[in-house]
Parts: sequence; C-alpha cells; structure tokens
Amino acid sequence: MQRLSGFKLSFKTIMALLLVLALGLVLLISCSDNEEGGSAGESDAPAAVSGDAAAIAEARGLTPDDITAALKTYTPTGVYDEYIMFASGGHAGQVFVIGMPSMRMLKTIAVFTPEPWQGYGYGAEGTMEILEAGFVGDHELTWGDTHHPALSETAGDYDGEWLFINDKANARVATIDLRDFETKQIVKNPIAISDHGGTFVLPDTDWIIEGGQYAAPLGWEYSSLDNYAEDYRGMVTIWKFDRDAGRIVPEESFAMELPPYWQDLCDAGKKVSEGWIFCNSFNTEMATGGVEDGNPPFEAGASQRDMDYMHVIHLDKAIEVASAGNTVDVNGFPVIPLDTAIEEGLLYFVPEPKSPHGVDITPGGEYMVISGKLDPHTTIYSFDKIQAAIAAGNWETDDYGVPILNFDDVMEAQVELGLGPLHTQFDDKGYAYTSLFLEPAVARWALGGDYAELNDEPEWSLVSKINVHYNVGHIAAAEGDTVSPDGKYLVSLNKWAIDRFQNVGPLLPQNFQLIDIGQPGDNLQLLYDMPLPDGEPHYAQIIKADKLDPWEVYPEVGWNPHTQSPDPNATLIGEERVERDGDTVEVFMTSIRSHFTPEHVEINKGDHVIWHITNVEQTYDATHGFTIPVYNINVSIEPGETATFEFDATEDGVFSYYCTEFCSALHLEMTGYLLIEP
Ligand code: K7E
Ligand code: CUA
Repeated sequence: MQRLSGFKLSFKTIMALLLVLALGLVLLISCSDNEEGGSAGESDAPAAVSGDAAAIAEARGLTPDDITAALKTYTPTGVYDEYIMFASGGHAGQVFVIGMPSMRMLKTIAVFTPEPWQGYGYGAEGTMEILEAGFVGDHELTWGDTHHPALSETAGDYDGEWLFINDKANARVATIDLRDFETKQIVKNPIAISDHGGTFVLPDTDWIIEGGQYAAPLGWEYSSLDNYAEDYRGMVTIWKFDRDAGRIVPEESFAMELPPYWQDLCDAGKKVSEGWIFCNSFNTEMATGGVEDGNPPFEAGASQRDMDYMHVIHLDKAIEVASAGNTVDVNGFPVIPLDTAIEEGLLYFVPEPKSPHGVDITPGGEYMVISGKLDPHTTIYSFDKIQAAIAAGNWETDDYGVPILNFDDVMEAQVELGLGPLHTQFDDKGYAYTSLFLEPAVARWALGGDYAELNDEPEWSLVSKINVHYNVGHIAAAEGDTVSPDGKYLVSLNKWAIDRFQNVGPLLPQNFQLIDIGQPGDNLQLLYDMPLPDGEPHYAQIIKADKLDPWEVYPEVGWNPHTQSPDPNATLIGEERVERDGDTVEVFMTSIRSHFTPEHVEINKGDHVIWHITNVEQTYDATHGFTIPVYNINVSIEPGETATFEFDATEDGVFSYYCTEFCSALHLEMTGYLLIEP
C-alpha cells in the first residue's frame, strides 16, 4: 500500500523519469558491445519502450527505484552475464554457480554430495574414487557442509583456473577444475575432525589454508574433556597445491599445532603482508560446555573475556621449518609442534574484540579488519605496526607461551558500525563493506591510509548503510578478495528470507540480495532478491566472467575428465565390442544421436561387468546420459567423454538401459537391452 500511494504522489516524476530511462536504454542498447553474441543488440527495443513501459510500471505498481533496479539487472535472452559468482552450498555440500547481475543460476557443481544429473557418485569411475578419498575409515560420507569457496589466484588476482572449498563437518578440502567445472579431488584432513577456516589461497595458489574450529585431540584421538587444556588442540593446515598436476599434494603439506582456542576464519596476507596469514579465534576462555552438569552454556562460557586472539602466522618461515623436518608425526601427517612454532617465531597473538567472526585483509595487504559479533566496532590492525611490535619483542604470553602483542601497539583504527558486525569486503573506491547480522544491514565505511585518496570521506568513518532481508552472514563483492577489487556489485548472503517470497512451508530459501555499490557516498541500491533453495551458502566469490575459459566440449573424443587426458578405454565408432575373460565381461560402447552401440548386451548372472561408454559427439551441448535400472548406475557423458563403471551382475532379468538426456528427436529410441541370464 505504501508503495502504491508513494507511486501516485510522484506519478508525474515517474513519467519524466521513464522517459529518461527509456532514452538511457536506447543508448545502452545501441552502445552494447556484447561480445558473446545474442540477438538482443539487433532488437527493435527503442520503439517498444516509451508509453507501454509507463503503463506496465503503473499496472505493476513499480517505483522509480524498482525500474532502475530492473534496468540494471534485466539480461535479455542470449546476453551473457558480466560476473560469475561461486557460492558455497552449505549443507548441500555443493558449489552453486550464478550469473550476475541477472542472478541466474547456471550450475550446481557436485562436490561432497552425490549428484545424479552430473552422474557424480552413481557408478562413474573417477567420481566414485573422488568421493571415496573423502571417506573416513569405513564411514561412507555422502554430504558435506561447504563454507568458503576460494578461486585460484595469480599475483593476488583471480585467474579463473581452479576453485577450492572446505567441508566444515568433516574437515575436508575439494579441488574443482574450472576447465570443465567438475570436482577432481577431495582430501580428508589427517589431524582434524572438523574445520572452518578454509579455504583461502595464497596469492599464487601454491598453498591453500584450512584452519580449524572446534578444538579436539589432534589425529582424531579420544581424550576426556577434563583434559581439555592439555590434550585438546587447535590447528591450521597448509596444503601444497601443484598447479600443473591440478591436485593438492598431501605428501608436501603440513599443519601447525595451535592452542585449543577455536580458530575461526583465516585470510592470506598479500602484497606488503605476503608470506603471513591471519586467523581469528574465539573461546580463548577454553569453555567446555556441559550446561546439563551446571556449567555455563557454550555461548556464555565462550564469551566471558573482552578479548580473543587474532593468530598472526609467519607462513614463509613455517614452510621452511616444516621442510627442514622440524615436525612431529600425527596420524602420518607432519605437524609443527606449538613449542617449535613459538621458538621459531612463527606464531603471535593480537587481542581482538569479543567473539570475532571473520578477518579480512585490505587489497594492498596493509590492514587486517576484524569485527566482534558482540562489539559494535570493527577493528583495523596495521601490518606495519604488527611487524614493529614483533621486532620490539614487547609482549606478554598466554598459558601456552604464545606471545600476545599489545593491542594499542598494533591497532590502527576502530569504526563504530552497528550491531553484530561480521564479515568485510572491499571495492575500488577506498570503501569497505561489513555485514551487520543483528540490524540486519550492510555498512559502507571509508578506509584510511592510502585508500583515503580514493573518495571524499573522512578516513576510518561510517559512510552509509543499506538494510538487507534478513540476518546477513557473509557478503561478497566483485573480485572482492583480490589485490584489485572491481566494486560495482555486492551480494548480501542472507540467512532468513521471511516476507520476501511466496510461502513454501516452514523451511525457507536463503536470500541473495544484489546491491549496486557503483556510486560513491550514500548511494547503495538494492537491485534484486534471489532465493537459493538448496542448503545454506556461507560465502561466495565473484569473478569477472571473461577470466573464465572453460571447454565447450572435451578436447578430444575419448577424454577422461578425471585424469584430464585421453582414456585408454576410449572406443571409436566401429570399435564397439563385448569381451569376456572368465567371469569378467568388458563392454566397449559408443553413444551418438540417437543410439548406443551395442544395443544388446547378454551376460550371465554372477559376471563382473566393466562398462566403458564413449560419447563420440563433438557438438556443443550434445550430452548423453546412461542408466541401468536396479543397479543404481547413472552417468552423464558429455561430448568427447569416456565414462567407465563396474558392477556385479547379482540380479538376473531383462534390464533396459537408456539415454537420460533428451538429446534428439529419436531420444526415446536411444536404448538397449541388458539380458542377464540366470
Ligand atoms: Cu557462515 Cu564464514 Cu562459515 Cu560467517 S561463516 S556467516
Ligand atoms: Cu542420448 Cu537421449
């Protein structure tokens, strides 16, 4: 109602505005340099705007802000998005790929959770091995809790080649190849049962950070909570990434033992602070809960002290210490002991305000920004001051002997932002943005130092706020974690979505809100609400789309996506066959619109079956699917791909296999019979 009456009052203004906008649209369309094609540029849009648009706006009750928001986000058919957002999938265990500014969902990348459409975890060799590498002992894990995606970087800028993401629930890290947007590797952390401070990459992606969270005995051991201070420990794991191999190399990786505070998020230093990493922590009280035994509950016990500790870690030096073998073996993994870390000057603490969440490094690496959930300020630390304090050697130590630098020696500024500040992002205009969980809002504030030249605001000052809906966790700005953020767009990843969408029952989607941050000062505009109905994304990174260069089809027919090389079992047209060796039957099959060859496969109950299918198509989007009922086989064979699966023919009968992608007019005929004789 409010919106409608507001509309009536300013109807004349709107008509004038629409005219301006229409002209703007004409200009926009005629200047469009849409490289990727699409016919929108040739449309006769100019004639279609004007009077009609005004009538539509009036009928739909759209305000001038609504109209500009629509013009800023509407993406005509055939026009590609300027940015791509990679969002974690939370307990969906996946990664979501979303185009911006249209906020169109482009893909789910299956990571820790089997996903049938991609044939991930339903028989296809490679996918089964990747998932199995993430199992713990006999426990077949079929989901994950993904939190922080990290795009690979070269010299601190996203390079569009690799993506990493952690599983908080089980302390695992996955590697995704952005040539085909598929998961290639899962590694299980050998010393930690769960994690949180991952993944974050070093500026050249030679190392990947996985920080811990809830302290536990390292190496998945048992110890009573009575021995918390002695036996429980925190950790940070530093994974070596081999870019040529496209894999994390566990044999060249290591960890560092930390006190049993709950390490939270980490970030890698860059430029001036390259070679150092920073992790915040909470529960330096070492509360162990037990409300049922009369102890303070965790949320109170872990929030008693005014300060927790930012962990300042000299990574370059830690790498030297680890490669010199100055480690102990925990569950087969090298760990720098806490005492060694202290002696070698690898670890320092900096007091940080109450119950912090998030540590974010400015684009030039000069400042570390930390917000305490229970403190209305954000606190900014200077890397130079931290270095000076370390050099001065003027510190106290905690109970474990870790140096605690003096807060006043290293703090650069504090900015009062509002209630429940969490995570911070940066833009190209000297602004920082911090999510305010409790308000809920996103605050824009001005950085100081050299950044002050980039805008007209007083340094270290709050500039403006925009309300978001609701309970914002992370925010993500375009190229926001790089040495050269783009500004332009910011997405608020909201955990509650009440009153934004049609009621779909008690479980609501998340709400991603796209915000225009392109104009300086008090000019933040909410553009779009995108419901995300699959798990709770925590964090996202946004890359300029033209930095990505994925394949359209696999490079040659018979490609194995898991080795990214030709598959020895590739089958070309004319080579199809069924071979028997004792009880083992091997099928070499091809697929092309609209048939599988062979169309009959006759075997005996009790046979072991190895089945290869090569999709010999080299046509963009000519994917075939393949399923065998009952045997839980379901694979996706993209153009050029060779897929392999194995099963034991334990059930006799007649099984029709068929293509699960509607690939052609004769798709229904793309089928065959598997006859299993008793
Ligand atoms: Cu949800 Cu980064 Cu895991 Cu904050 S984290 S919100
Ligand atoms: Cu191939 Cu349908």
